[in-house]
Amino acid sequence: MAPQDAATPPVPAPAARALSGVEALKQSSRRLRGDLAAELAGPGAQVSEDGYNLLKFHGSYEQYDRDTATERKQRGEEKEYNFMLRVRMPGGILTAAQYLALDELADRYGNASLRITTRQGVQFHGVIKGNLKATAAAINAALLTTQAACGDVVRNVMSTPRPLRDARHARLVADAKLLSARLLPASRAYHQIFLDEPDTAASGEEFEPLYGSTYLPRKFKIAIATPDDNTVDVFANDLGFIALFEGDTLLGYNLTAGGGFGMTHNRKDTYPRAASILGFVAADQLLPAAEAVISLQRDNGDRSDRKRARLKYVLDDRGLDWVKAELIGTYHLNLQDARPMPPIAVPDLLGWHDQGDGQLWLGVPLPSGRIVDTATVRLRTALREIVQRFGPDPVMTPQQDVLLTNIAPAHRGAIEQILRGHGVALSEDLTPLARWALACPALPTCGLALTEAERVRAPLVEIFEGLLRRHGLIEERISLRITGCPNGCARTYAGDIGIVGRVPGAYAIYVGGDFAGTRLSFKLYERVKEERLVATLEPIVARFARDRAPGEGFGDFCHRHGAAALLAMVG
Ligand code: SRM
Ligand code: SF4
Repeated sequence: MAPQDAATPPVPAPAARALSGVEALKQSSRRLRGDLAAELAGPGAQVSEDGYNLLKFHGSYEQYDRDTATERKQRGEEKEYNFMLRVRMPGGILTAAQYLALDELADRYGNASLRITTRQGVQFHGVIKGNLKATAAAINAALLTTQAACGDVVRNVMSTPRPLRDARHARLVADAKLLSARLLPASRAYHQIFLDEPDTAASGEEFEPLYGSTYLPRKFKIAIATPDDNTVDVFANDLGFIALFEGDTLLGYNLTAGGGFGMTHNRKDTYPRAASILGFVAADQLLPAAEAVISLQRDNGDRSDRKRARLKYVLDDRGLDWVKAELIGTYHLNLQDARPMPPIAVPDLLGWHDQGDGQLWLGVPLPSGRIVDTATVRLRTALREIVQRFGPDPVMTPQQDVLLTNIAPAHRGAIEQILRGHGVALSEDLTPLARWALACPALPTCGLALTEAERVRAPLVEIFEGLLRRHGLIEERISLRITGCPNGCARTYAGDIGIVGRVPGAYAIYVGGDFAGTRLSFKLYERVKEERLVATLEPIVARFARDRAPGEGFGDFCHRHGAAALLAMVG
């Protein structure tokens, strides 16, 4: 580890406090192996607590069906344990063949659904313990991995998904792949546990040049954006690269750090934070910059309290100037002053678009990212049929949607016909509200969910649509984001309206972020019953319709007025 700066301000050094239990586990786990191989092969539907914590590093969470848990308990039965498995796929990019492989696995080992995540990943739900190894192996056979998709390491690297076939996009894709590959742990634990790689004398002793033997204090998230495409919500990430081009030439990146949305109700020292702009680094400094910021977090993040272990708290506790000085002095980062950049924007990627190479992409909206067949909408079948017949390469977006790329213009009609034939709504069938609404999985899979999110998305969108219609705002581009707890997985604290699960059936309401994702929202209400959400916001929406400044978005209007004035509008 790098030596601490003698001039460090008098902030209690995290190292002086007792380490959290997970730190000891990481240290003693023989580089993330623990007893996982034996546990996965052994009897029972669950893994041990240590196994649970180590499994995350390999892309999986043990879960149980929360819908059936109480009933089963009353009957004296065990919960229905199963596992979520997350695919790491930088920039959300898959080939057609990879998509078909994942689709097939959803039936073979999962719950017949794929879920596109807000970080451009794909999740399987409902995998039973006995099938976990086979599922991971099959994902690897498709040249994908689940390694480091979760855990205290660098997660899936996001990048602007817009598939324009130009030098800029090619560079951003290459950047995301480079970061993802180079920031994987060096440990061969994953390969030995899931892919039958033989144990060697060096197993458990691997040199982890970046992470060290205890990896990072907490999850670490990286995204790459451009000023004209912040679909990734770069300011929600621990580390962000905003790529600045002159023509096709990459000048370098404005570096952002310290974003993160997780918070714990009743703990005021935890909070969502938008990333700060650190400065500018040249185009050849992508990897060194990432390594410098990751090393700083490795050495300074709080390893005693996992609720305050993200980089954002290092920034706030130590200050931006200290962080910059450390990056330059201790971690040798060639950090320059941030460059001016155009305003940050978020483009609409749904519908048909020209890729610039004679081919088209079609952005298909996926409600909450869930690719599943229902009685009326056979979304999964439609996508499978399209990929089988026409071979488009899918790109997953941070809005939980899919872009079907590399489509010959001659196939446009047939593809639309397949989607419509299976009851799938295209983007032009949806209101802007429905197109942009996000919801996390919450119940029944997420162990942290306090309320519903994905399962109330459709009804909530519908009643919000009614509200907007009543005030002549149905064509308004408003982002509505819903989560089942305060952790912000659907980035509830950015965007126009955040609905955050508080206690069963009731939500906190956040407003005042901006559509482009550069500003956090603020809490307007602590606890509103689900059925009162729209009625609560109606007076504010009515005032917005009447008094908004030209071109002003709903979040901007709320930001301009502030909480007190908005509450007065509600009366
Ligand atoms: Fe998340 C934990 C789902 C993006 C902040 N998140 C979880 C877990 C694993 C629950 C758990 O720890 O037991 C959820 C699994 C539920 C399930 O059934 O699948 C979960 N998070 C998700 C996904 C699937 C939501 C989605 O709708 O797509 C996203 C997966 C992304 C991926 O592919 O890697 C997802 N999570 C996010 C984001 C958004 C982002 O990164 O852009 C955030 C806010 C940004 C941030 O990290 O601060 C986010 N998730 C959290 C947190 C809060 C972390 C913190 O600093 O306190 C937790 C809780 C934790 O880590 O302890 C969490
Ligand atoms: Fe679970 Fe909360 Fe994340 Fe939703 S926001 S997936 S409820 S941790």
